[in-house]
Amino acid sequence: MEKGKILLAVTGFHPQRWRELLSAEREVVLEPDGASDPSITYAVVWKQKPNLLKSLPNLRAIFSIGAGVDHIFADPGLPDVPIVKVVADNLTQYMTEYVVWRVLDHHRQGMLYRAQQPKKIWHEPPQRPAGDISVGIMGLGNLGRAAASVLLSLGFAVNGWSRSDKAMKGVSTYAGEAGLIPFLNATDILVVLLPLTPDTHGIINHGVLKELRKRNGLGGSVLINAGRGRLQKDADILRALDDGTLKEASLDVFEVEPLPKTSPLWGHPKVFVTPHAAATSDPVHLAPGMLRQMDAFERGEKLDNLVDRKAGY
Ligand code: NDP
Ligand code: OXD
Repeated sequence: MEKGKILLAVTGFHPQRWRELLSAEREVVLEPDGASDPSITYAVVWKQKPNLLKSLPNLRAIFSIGAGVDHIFADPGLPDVPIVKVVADNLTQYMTEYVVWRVLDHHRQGMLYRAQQPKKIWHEPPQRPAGDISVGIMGLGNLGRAAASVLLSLGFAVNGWSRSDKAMKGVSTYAGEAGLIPFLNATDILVVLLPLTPDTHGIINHGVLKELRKRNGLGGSVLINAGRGRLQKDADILRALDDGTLKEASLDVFEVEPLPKTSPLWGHPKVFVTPHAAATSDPVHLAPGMLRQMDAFERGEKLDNLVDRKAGY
């Protein structure tokens, strides 16, 4: 079979490096060119323009540039072809680093020391063993499980919440709606690594944050969200920080991105902001895997890391 052509349709960053790497093996057309081109069989996308993909009469598969695929489902005219998401060691490693970095910073009172330093305050708060802190990972998927295993190795107690029952050695697991409150009640630091779907939209709200365990060595509960911004209600997080429901938060994702300059989250003393940078999709590491999958697909093999269209992730 002839090697299918790729449409590269990305919004929000430069496609140049992706184009160079993908075109080493296949012809690549950069959007806005290519609409309706019958020789295009694959689309490699990040936030593609609505209804663009349905104009391609011979599209056979869509490859997401990210692990999350909510940006693809936002298209009202999404054609019914397989969607492949990113599952890659390099991305998983980045996310694990981010989660461990933020958990350790909250655990070791980074915010307090950063506030003390400009005032030249020499004060050591009590130190607690990691084992006294339970980190609850919401979304025990590829990224959540990898972060969980490193947190376990550091001695933290780890809980995990997922849609279906999941077993992981050393992790207390909870599933579904029935498992949510028990999971939150047993969690000091909540790490959100969920996909954005109709079921998870707005799940991080004041009511949920109120269920987190507060009587712990940290002096309050902590939120870390590296999943998606629209999982959370920014206003509820601010309220929770201000009324003591939350002690601190590390946020990589926001309801609106880039985070508007007017957002009070930027200047909040208990919030650590990163610009959706927890785990970057590096084309050098990801493009070869996409090309391999296209070759395998054309040999009649199955695609890996397929999105479950009904579940939305
Ligand atoms: P996976 O699909 O491997 O895992 C998703 C996890 O979430 C699974 O455990 C799944 O449950 C669980 N889940 C989904 N829906 C629900 C629900 N309604 N209730 C409870 N649990 C649910 O995804 P990844 O781990 O690869 O990625 C997770 C997300 O991280 C991505 O979707 C993306 O949004 C975000 N991300 C953010 C990045 C950043 O830079 N900030 C970078 C990369 C990803 P089950 O196991 O039962 O299926
Ligand atoms: C992703 C992301 O989903 O970068 O991979 O957010």
